[in-house]
Amino acid sequence: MSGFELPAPTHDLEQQRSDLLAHGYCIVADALGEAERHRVFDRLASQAAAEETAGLAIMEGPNQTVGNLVDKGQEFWSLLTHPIIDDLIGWLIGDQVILSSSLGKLVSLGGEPGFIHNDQGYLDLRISDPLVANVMWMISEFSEANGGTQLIPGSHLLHREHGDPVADDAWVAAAGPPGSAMVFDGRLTHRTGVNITDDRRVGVLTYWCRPWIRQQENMVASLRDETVAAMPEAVKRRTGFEVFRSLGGVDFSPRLGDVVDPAGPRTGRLGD
Ligand SMILES: O=C(O)CCC(=O)C(=O)O
Repeated sequence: MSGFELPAPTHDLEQQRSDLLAHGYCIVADALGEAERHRVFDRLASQAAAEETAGLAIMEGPNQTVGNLVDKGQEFWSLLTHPIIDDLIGWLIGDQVILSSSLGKLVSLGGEPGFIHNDQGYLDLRISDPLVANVMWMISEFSEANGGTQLIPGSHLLHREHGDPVADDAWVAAAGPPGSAMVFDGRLTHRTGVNITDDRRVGVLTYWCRPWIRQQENMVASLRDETVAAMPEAVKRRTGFEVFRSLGGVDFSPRLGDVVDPAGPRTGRLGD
């Protein structure tokens, strides 16, 4: 444990930033208004139930993950252009961040603790900077009792690897009222907590990376044509359709700042 006072929900951007640097996470108070939170909750709950009925649910015991949310409802898109993304995620890991993946995380009574990991633990080079960062939107309340994300404060500075052992008393549960958002550094060790209540813990992760890193969700393949066609330009930029320096162009004609159009013309095979 880091020895400082641990982060609590706050509206103060400077406090959020200093919590993020010192502890590897911060909690933004009232990040979502009630109308937006209810919109996200209703869409996610409906999608989760329908995936279960269709036999498509991704389950670990009673806990359900709903993947690829960007393709499953415009209700989730406002999370991609929320001020937090520039103020905290971009501030921490650099401009032009792109979405790596978006997941619903529904934690119910009787599950096991999640896999111990940090979000940039897949790197095969030892890089000490944060390259990715995450937002856990608390769509329901988060508490220690209902399986709030467990984390090790300060672990973003410890160069931990996947699977490194953790003492039971090192864990702290992220807690906050509905509508809070926990922003965390990609080097922070964390896992899903255990819910010992009868109420489901409902969270949405929007996971971000620098624009030259491969995304967790293969957006080009995962987003259906009608989804991309309906996306406003700002959402397309955030989802990885914007050219970054020499990367991400089409037909080898990248132009800085362009937003590529998957439905646009291609040169294709010409001549004999
Ligand atoms: O459900 C949570 O609290 C955390 C989930 C998580 O860390 C993940 O899916 O990578």
